[in-house]
Amino acid sequence: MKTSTIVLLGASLLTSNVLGKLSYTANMTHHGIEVPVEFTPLPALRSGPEKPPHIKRQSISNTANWAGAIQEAPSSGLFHTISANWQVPSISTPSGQTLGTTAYWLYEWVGIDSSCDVILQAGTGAYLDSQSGQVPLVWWEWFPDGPQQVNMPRTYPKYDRAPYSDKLSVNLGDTFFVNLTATSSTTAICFIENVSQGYAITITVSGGPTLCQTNAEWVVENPGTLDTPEFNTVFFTNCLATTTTGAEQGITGATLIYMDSEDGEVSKGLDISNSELQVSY
Ligand SMILES: *[C@@H]1O[C@H](CO)[C@@H](O)[C@H](O)[C@H]1NC(C)=O
Ligand SMILES: *[C@@H]1O[C@H](CO)[C@@H](O)[C@H](O)[C@H]1NC(C)=O
Ligand SMILES: *[C@H]1O[C@H](CO)[C@@H](O)[C@H](O)[C@H]1NC(C)=O
Repeated sequence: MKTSTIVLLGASLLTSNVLGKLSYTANMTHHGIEVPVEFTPLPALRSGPEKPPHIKRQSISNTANWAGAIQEAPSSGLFHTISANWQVPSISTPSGQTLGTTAYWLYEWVGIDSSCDVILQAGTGAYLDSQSGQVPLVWWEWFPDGPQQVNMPRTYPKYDRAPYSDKLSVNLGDTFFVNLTATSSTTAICFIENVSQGYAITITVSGGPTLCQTNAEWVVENPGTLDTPEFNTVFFTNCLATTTTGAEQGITGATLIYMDSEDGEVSKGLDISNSELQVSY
């Protein structure tokens, strides 16, 4: 069943200067059986991601809200796919701070581009506040369009027992595989799989903001307005970006990014091998 389609603008597009409007179709399977899926916009917590410095930066760069690694140029052609596995980390209140009603947030994701102010990205995350506790989630985004949380409708009874989310079942520690494919500069396929739970989501997107396909990154991000929560170390494994000419690039040669939180804590991206990136608080 196809669900959650945002309808493309009609023929008026052709006569206006509107370049396009993001539209997508999606399907989800659970152990190969098709199940319903729907999307809920996530709050845009900041006006946009702080751009990682991409001009004349050194091999290790510091940002306020990203930690991880960026391949800043394809070895040939343009970036075509990016993928990795990781486990959803548990987050906790930064030391010395008190949990309140405003949430701490953390995202883990892979993405294509960032230096041209457009990012195709998808991943996992969690927020933590005094009312909800810790809520893990799955999302995708074609920035500057806003993030969309992936949900199973409540009417799908089998999943109402999910322990953390009242919709899509996401557990801390679950292993995910995410694979993004830029099928052109404005079309993409986002594939998100909960390897642990056996569900897989395929989102086919068109009319996206035009990608330049020159960066590929593996990132832990604080998308929120508060300090970065403490988090269990994230190991991105099977890190792979491919290019339109078939070249493969992993972590080797990427710019490693450190995140400096306002509270003075630093989260670091460390390259363990060409296919493995560790991001620790
Ligand atoms: C889900 O969508 C993908 C991409 O369009 C397609 O390859 C796949 O067959 C679809 N799966 C189902 C169960 O329809
Ligand atoms: C990612 O998806 C693309 C398009 O479906 C596919 O060609 C590629 O093999 C996938 N990569 C991995 C690592 O699964
Ligand atoms: C993925 O699926 C496994 C097995 O059903 C489940 O235990 C786990 O919580 C799921 N993880 C995520 C992140 O969805």
